[in-house]
Amino acid sequence: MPFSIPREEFMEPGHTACHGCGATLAMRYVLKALGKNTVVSVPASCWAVIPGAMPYRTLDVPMVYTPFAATGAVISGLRESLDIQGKEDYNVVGFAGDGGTADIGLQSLSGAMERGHNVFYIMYDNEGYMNTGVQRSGSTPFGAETTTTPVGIDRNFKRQNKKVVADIMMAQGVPYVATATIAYPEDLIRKLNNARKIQGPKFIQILATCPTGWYLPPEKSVEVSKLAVQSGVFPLYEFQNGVLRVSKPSRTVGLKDYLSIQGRFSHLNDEDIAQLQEYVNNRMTMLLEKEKDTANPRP
Ligand SMILES: Cc1ncc(C[n+]2csc(CCOP(=O)(O)OP(=O)(O)O)c2C)c(N)n1
Repeated sequence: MPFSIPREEFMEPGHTACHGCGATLAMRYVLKALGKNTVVSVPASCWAVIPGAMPYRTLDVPMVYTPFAATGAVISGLRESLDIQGKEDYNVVGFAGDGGTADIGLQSLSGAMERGHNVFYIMYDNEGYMNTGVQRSGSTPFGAETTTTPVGIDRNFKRQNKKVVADIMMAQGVPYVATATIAYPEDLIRKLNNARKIQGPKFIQILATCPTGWYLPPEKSVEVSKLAVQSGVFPLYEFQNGVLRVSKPSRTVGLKDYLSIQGRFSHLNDEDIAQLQEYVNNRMTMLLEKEKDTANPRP
């Protein structure tokens, strides 16, 4: 079926994000999909700063700031209060970074999903604590240099693999879970349209490029997001009512193509890249096996 991106905008120009900020595009597309009757809750993060200080604002929908750890709890409360007022048709959206989701906000997120509130939780994943100066998070991938994993002479880059919150949400049995990137807006908006049809919690993890923290030219923001998908580093999938569908990239590229345009990986040698490749392969195998399993559930 032909698909077009909604023309209406709920984000105005004049925000304070860095050039090429993927988190900004993520918000723009999410609001295009969900429309005017939407309330957004944002914890401490880049997005707490991007709208600008009063009286300026870049969003045309109400926005509630929350403490860093509390997004899941706040969207639960917003949902309950809107329902009591008879405003069931309002979308409630938690919009949080990877630090606020994979690390400090994980229990609050998991609780909100478990209670079954009819909310969207959007994790914009720029793979680090970017607002406070590019510190590592649980969602930072193996191999990345950050200010808390400075390479130096000890080659002290991040040694642990990425904690993928979408996979955790899938394991928890959240009714709608998806991954998306800012490079494929049609895919992201289609996923939000599917998610809207589900009464209950919805979780979407959007890979959101951060040129500042990835040491990447801003004009390559969208290109690198595509390479993340095509190299298998960030597989796109949709998990709906227990059934997983994994997108097979229409073009495949090597891991080096993705890594080599980002300064945060410039120190990696062939052995390091092989280690990352093994993780990428294993995760893809796990996802494809799960896809098969959920299509044909075992008796
Ligand atoms: C309890 C608490 N600890 C630390 C901070 C400081 N702080 C504000 S924003 C931020 C980083 C947020 O990182 P992330 O959630 O990944 O979002 P991003 O900045 O990348 O958009 C930190 C550590 C805080 N506000 N509250």
